[in-house]
Formats: sequence, structure tokens, C-alpha cells
Amino acid sequence: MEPPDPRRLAVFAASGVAVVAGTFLLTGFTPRWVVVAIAQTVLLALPDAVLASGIQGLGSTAQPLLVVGSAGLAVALFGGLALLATRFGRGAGRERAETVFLVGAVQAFAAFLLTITPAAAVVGGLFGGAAVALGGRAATGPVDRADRRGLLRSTGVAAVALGAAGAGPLVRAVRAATGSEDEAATPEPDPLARRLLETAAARSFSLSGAEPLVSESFYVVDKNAADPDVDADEWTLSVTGAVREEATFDLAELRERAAEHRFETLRCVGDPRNGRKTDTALWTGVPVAPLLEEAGVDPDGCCVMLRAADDYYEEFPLSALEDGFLAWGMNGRPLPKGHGAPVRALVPGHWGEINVKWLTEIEVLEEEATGYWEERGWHGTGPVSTVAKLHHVEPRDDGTVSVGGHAYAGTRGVSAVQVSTDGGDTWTDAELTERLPGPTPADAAPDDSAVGAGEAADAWRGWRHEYEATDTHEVVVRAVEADGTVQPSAETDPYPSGASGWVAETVRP
Ligand SMILES: Nc1nc2c(c(=O)[nH]1)N[C@H]1C(S)=C(S)[C@@H](COP(=O)(O)O)O[C@H]1N2
Ligand SMILES: [Mo]
Repeated sequence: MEPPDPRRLAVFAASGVAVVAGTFLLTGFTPRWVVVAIAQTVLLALPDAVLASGIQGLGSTAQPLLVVGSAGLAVALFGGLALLATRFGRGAGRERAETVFLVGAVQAFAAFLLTITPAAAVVGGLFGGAAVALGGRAATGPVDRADRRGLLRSTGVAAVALGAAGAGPLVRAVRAATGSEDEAATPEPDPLARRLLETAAARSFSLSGAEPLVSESFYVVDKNAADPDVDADEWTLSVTGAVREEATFDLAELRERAAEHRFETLRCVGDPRNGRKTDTALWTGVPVAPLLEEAGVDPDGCCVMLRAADDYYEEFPLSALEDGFLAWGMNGRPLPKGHGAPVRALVPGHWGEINVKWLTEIEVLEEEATGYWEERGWHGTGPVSTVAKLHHVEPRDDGTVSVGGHAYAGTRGVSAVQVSTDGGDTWTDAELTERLPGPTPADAAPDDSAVGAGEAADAWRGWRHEYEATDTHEVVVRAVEADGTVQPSAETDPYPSGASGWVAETVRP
């Protein structure tokens, strides 16, 4: 076998690019795109590294890197297949047309194996084959270093495929990969939600470095390289397993029920002690309990398995789901895709991972089972641990220091945040934000005086404190739960059961 010359290689690379771009035409940035399928495979091969770093899912930096790397792997894969197929074709003395057909067929077959998406696989194979067909002698003929035109034509095919894949979808893909949602395209919050959000804004402390009571940038954690693509019109939720009669609900049926707005905080079990994977939103949806009742859920059932469109599954006690909520709205807008559209579960007071996004099934179990992250060593299905975050530290010229952040204790509630400015010897109560409002019926009149009343059962509180200091010192913060329990000081890492301990920081005025 002669070593392939650079021009020939370039033709095969162009063919690989043509397949990657051609398949994207039909799939967009979804799990059905060959690049995402490869990224997902890479992720499966990485669990040990992921566990060692104590993270769940990918960070916002790793995500685009993984996608770009996987695109490179995809080009190499489909280009390599084109090279092998032409070598085989020539070796077997095939006609040029037969060899080109073989290239496209092998590429389409590989794309199909990766994604089980026939139409995209065929289009990919057509583009990939075309790039080789137009590559002239550089591709299928005997070795010829002079076939510059063939290379130009192949590159042209790749460029056409890339162009067709289009600036629009690519921009959206980059946005999806970086987690920034297209806010402008979504409708404005309805007046009731707006009123509740205004209430939350009015109760927030405005501190540099710390989120307001409703997070401006809500963290995203999941196991996926790309969000699953769920059509809201075709979406259904089934209640199965240990039930009197299995029941299935579609979105219209859920929306006909008495919906409500609820402020609720989520915290990822992978959130570091002073991390940023704790956030709060106003969610819109319906309680789960009536659905369970209608299906005749066996009250003796020990537990449930929630399943999702991304093949995610998490198991936890049935009792926790009884206060659960099914949300299709977030901050007065449709639930964004990245947060689980069309419908996600919210389980008050429990770690984020059982707040299953893209929910499709509630299976009632008679025996315990193991969820996705638990199979990877995490213990993240229980109640959250209590935490006080120190996200705002501002030494000022006048000798005062301003500190602040949030505290969250799940449904146990936060009654105080205590600050020590001498490394933990003495403690002072910080100022706390008023609690966020309790659940509000979605059909309440926005100007009703009851709107904003009550207290959210599972939401963080903001805190702030100001003091005088001129020397370097250590600030320590801890939360106190509603029943007076002081947050434990013992420090643990996020992996496997969630971070705990007091947050401390050295301040140099
Ligand atoms: N279907 C599905 N749901 C999921 C996950 C997932 O990978 N797939 N990740 C879970 C984890 S680990 C967390 S912390 C929360 C995060 O929700 P958010 O991305 O809306 O912040 O979603 C949970 N729900
Ligand atoms: Mo998580």
C-alpha cells in the first residue's frame, strides 16, 4: 500500500466534513447528530475521570471542547472510511462509480450505526460520496499528485454542505453548547408571574458577585452532550409499575389542571461548598400527587424511578414525590430546553439529580433500584445538606467590609445566617432577606392583595453583613435551620454525598 499523498488525504477529509455537515442538515444539534453521538460515546468512556474530579455532567468549558473534539473525530472517522473504501474498491478492480457508491454506502452505514437516524445517514452518505466522486483522480484514480481540480471540487462539496448546514443552526448550536438561551425569542412573562418576580426582586439584596433571589444565570447539569429533542405536542408522561391502572398524560391534559407558580431552589450534589450550582427560579406547573392518585399508586410502594427522554433514570422514596411538582414554565416563560422542556420534575428539598428533566415516566417500584448517578458512585437522591454561600466580599476604602450570599437548607428552612470575622471564635447574626412568597394559583388576579403572601417551603434566603476591619482576617459563615440546628462544620467534598461544612475566606482589607 502506497502512503496516501496530502492531496488525496485532503479529498477524504473533505468527504468527512461533508458527512458531518450533511447529517447536521437533518438532525441539527441533537443527540441524533453523528458528532453528538460520538461525544456521548466519549463521555461513557470517561466516567472515572469524571468521578475523580467530583463533577456531574460537563462544565460550561468542557462542553464546547468536547463537541469540537468530537467533530474532529467524526471527520477523521468518515474521512478514514472513505479512504478505506476507495482502497478496497481499487484493490478489487472496481469501476469508479462502484467505488464511489461503496464510499457513500459505508459512510451512511456508519452514521446509521451511530445514530439510528436513517434519513440523516443517507444524506450524509450522499454528501460524503459526492465529495469523493468529484475528487477526480485524487480520490479514486491511481496516485496522481497533480489533480488539483479534483481537490477543489471535493472541497466545494464540503463547503456546500457546511453552508447548507447554515449559519443559523450553527449559531444556535454554539448557543446551546454554551448554555445561553435565546431570551428574545421567548414570550414575556404573564402579568401574574411578572408580579411575583418583581416581589422577588424587591426582596433581594443587591450585592456584587451574588445572584438576586431569582437567579439570573441558572446552572445547568446533565449527562448529555446535547439536550434531547422532545416535541411538546407528542410528549406524554406515563405512571407505570405498582399502580392500579397505568395512566398516561399529555401536556394539554396537564395544563387543564389547576396550575400554580412556586419559587424553588435546586442544588446539585456536585456543587462545591462555595460553588455556583445552587439556584432559584419561579416554576409553573402542577403537583404530582393527584396524578399518582388517579393511577391508583400503591401507597405501600417503597420507591419510584423517574425516567426521561435522554435515557436518564433516578430512583428515590415514593414519599418524596408526594410533594413533587411537574413544571412546564420557568420564571414566567416556557421551560427552556436545557432545563428539561417540555416538563421536568421538582422534588422539594432533595438534591438536584432527582429533579428529572425531559420527564417521560414515573415508575412505581416495590423494591429499591439504582439510579444513573448512583451507578457511578454518587449518593444524591436524599435531602440536601445545609449550606451558606459567601459570594460577595467587598472591603471598602472607609474601613468597612461588606459580605453576603445565600443560605439554603431545603425544606428544613433557614432561620439565621451567622458570620464570624475572627475565624470562628465569635459569631454575629447577618441580615436575612424576607422569605420568597408561597405557592400562588396560576389563575390568581395579578393585582390580588394575596399575591406574594405565604412563604416558599423550599427556597434559599439571601444574607448580608457589614463590619469594620483594617487587618487581614478570616470570615466564616454558617446557616441555622428553622428548628435551631446549626449547620455542621465537618467538611466533606461533593463526591459522593454532597459538600458540607462552613465556608471560610481570608479577607485582606
Ligand atoms: N433527564 C435528566 N434530568 C436531569 C439530569 C440529567 O442528566 N438528565 N441531571 C440532573 C442533575 S445532576 C441536576 S443537578 C439537575 C440540574 O437541573 P438544571 O440543569 O435545570 O439546573 O437536573 C437533574 N435532572
Ligand atoms: Mo446534580
